[in-house]
Parts: sequence; structure tokens; C-alpha cells
Amino acid sequence: MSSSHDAMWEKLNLDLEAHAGLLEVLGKFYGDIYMSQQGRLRGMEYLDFVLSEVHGLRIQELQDAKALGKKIVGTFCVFVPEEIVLAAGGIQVGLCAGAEIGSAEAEKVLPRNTCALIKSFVGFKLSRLCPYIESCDLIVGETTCDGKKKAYEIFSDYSPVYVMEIPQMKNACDRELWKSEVLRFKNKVEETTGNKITTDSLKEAIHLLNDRRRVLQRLNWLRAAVPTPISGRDALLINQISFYDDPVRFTTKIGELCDELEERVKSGTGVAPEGTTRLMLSGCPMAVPNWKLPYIIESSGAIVVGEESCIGTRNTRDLVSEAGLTLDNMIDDIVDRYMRIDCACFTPNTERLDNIVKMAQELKVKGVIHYALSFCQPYAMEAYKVEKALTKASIPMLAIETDYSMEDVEQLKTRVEAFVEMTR
Ligand code: BJ8
Repeated sequence: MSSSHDAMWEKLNLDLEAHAGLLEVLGKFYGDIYMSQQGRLRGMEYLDFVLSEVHGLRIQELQDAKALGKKIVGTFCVFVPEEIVLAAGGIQVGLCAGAEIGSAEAEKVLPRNTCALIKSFVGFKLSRLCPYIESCDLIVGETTCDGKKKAYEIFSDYSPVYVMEIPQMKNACDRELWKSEVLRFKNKVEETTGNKITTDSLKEAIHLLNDRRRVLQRLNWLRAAVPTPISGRDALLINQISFYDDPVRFTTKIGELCDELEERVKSGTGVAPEGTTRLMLSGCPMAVPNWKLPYIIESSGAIVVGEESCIGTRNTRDLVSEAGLTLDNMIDDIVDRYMRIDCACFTPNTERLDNIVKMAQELKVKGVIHYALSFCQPYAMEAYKVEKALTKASIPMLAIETDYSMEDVEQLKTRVEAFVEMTR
């Protein structure tokens, strides 16, 4: 990313020096982890470009849209219904952060034993490092885990935050609560954008976002082939970029990449040597640039063929029904689709266990690596139940807890290598 964007970053009140440091680290990290791969798809050039301009051209696009009166809505969780934002003429961007830089600032206001994801987004704000956060007209939090919930109270001292209440169970009264929250959010978004959501605009938004999910489903279906035609790192990057990029352009580009994948599948061309161990990841989301674990796995004689995660299948598995004809019907369809999200914040959460086992079997994996960020109670605790369900299906699981630091890379590599060996 060139310094030609300096004026824009300065206008956004970024700490230019610290931000330049972040971009340098990001560029190096990306070079080591991504550009070193062999046999990548031609279509990945688009993703390389988007990532190289993630704080540049995409931010410029957002600024241009703002100049035309569009509003930017930032989110941290796949529970926030993007259909509502799009239907009101807004642009939604994911703000989850996957870098350690800024954590020291975050620890001035948060307990040290907070998960890395929360520390990262708070740290990005306090250190003035994220042009997405600074571009937002509204930041939407949600009452999922306790850490996020309380962090938003602090975050709201610095940014315009709106919080959606997410139920913790899935009974009829929980659906009612969720519906009232979706309607409350609709009002808030209409007030923020100054635009009323209509039957036509909501219908269009539902179709557009379903198309994005459909293309990611196609990607998942193609990468399930044996041998797999794309690395887990590249597939993760595609999922990560889906939260930032323009949805129409993204869907077109990933459709082209899938055409290329289809050719590979037809010719039986794999991205890794025959016999490479197929593994699946399950657990906490991996936000940009959190590529640590997939890199370790794929440097240990294995390949990741699926992510049961919010930056993965949890975000793409379910579509919103396209049958709704009235605004009310469509709101109900949105409510139902989002209620199917199987986040570990729910209790009980047996759907997730079933989904993990089904996915592992369909992907023909040799094992599952369960990934919980350190201090993430929902996912760390649920790992016990996940392992039990997988064991019943004769699928081995390795539970890993880690953060964004690089200190434990060698130790993790040893554990992953031993797991890969054991699954053979
Ligand atoms: S729907 S997974 S995006 S909440 S890792 S902050 S849970 S302590 S991210 Fe998530 Fe929505 Fe659920 Fe998905 Fe808390 Fe755990 Fe940290 Fe987490």
C-alpha cells in the first residue's frame, strides 16, 4: 500500500507512524505465509490485490460512498443482519481484528485475561490504527459473550456504538426477542441512513447476500474434492475478504475463481502432494491477519479443507428464504435464518455438535483441530462436548488454545505434527 493514501489516513485521524508499522508487518507476514505457496490459482491474484489495498483503495471507495451520502456500518459478529443495512442503502464492513498490535493500549482499559479478538479491536481503536473503524457512521455490537458485551461499553466512549441483544437459547420466546431486536435494528439503520427499507430494497438485499453465500458454498463444495484444489490458507483469506469487499464484485470474482477450481477438480489436480492429511478447523473466528494456525498446520504435512467457524461455514451455510413477498415475511425469514447460527454463546448448542460431525464426515477429514482463543470461555468449554461428539464418530480431535502472539509457534507446531502423525 503506497503512502499516496497518507492524506486520507491523516484525515481519518490515524496514527500515521504506527499505521505504517502495521502495514509493514502485515506485508511481511502476507509474503511469508501466502506468497511462498506453490501452485496457487490465478484467481488468487484478485485476493492478493484486495489484501494489498485493504487499507487503501477499499477505504477510498468507502470515503467516496460517504461523500455521496452513504453510511458505513461496522460489525463484529455474523449475527448482525447485513440485509437490513444493504436494504437501507448502507455499506456493512466487518471490524473483527486479528492482530496483536494495539493490545498494550487495550490492556490499559481491559483486563489482561481478555481474548485476543476483543483486545485487538479495542487496541485498534485506542491506537488509531484501523481506517475501517474510523470510517464508520455506526458500530454495531451484540450481546454474545460477556467479554464483547462489556468491551462495547468501553468502546462507546470513543465511537458511536449500538448494541443488539442476542438470545442465549432457542425457545419460542427467544425467537420473539430476536425478532424485536431485528425490528429495533431496522429502525436504527433507517434513522442512521435516512432511508426507509422497502419490500423491493429488502428483496434485492436478500438475493445479493444469498448470492455471496452461494458462491462461498460453491467454493466449499469444490475444495471438498480429493485431492483438494486450494489451500486452507487461501480459502480462509477468501472468507476473510468477504467481510470487507464490495459484495457484488466479490461474488463475481469468487465465481471466476470457482470456475478455475472446477477445472482443477475435473483434472484431479490437487494443491498438495498425494497423501497429505486432510484436517478441518473448528471454533473461534480467525480475522485478518490471523493466519497463524492454518500456516502451522499446512507446514506440518496437512491441509485444511474446511473451517467450522464464523469466518467459514457458520457464515455461509444457511441462506435467507427467498420466498417472502411482503416486508413482514422477509423480516421473519431473516429472523429465522440468523436464529440458526450455532455460536457457542448459545446453550444448549447441540446443533453445532451435529454440524461439526456432519461436516467432518463430508469432508473426509482425518481429524479436527478445535481452535479457541485464550480466555474465550464459550469455545474453550464447548471443546469438551465437541470432542465427545467427534470421538463417538471415530474422528480424532486436537484442542488448541492460543492468541495472536508468535511465542507459541514452535510448541504448537510440535503438537500439530504429533496429531498429524497420530491420524495417519
Ligand atoms: S456468532 S463466534 S462472530 S460471537 S473469541 S469475542 S466468543 S471470548 S467471536 Fe463470535 Fe458472533 Fe459467536 Fe461468531 Fe467472545 Fe470468544 Fe472472544 Fe469471540
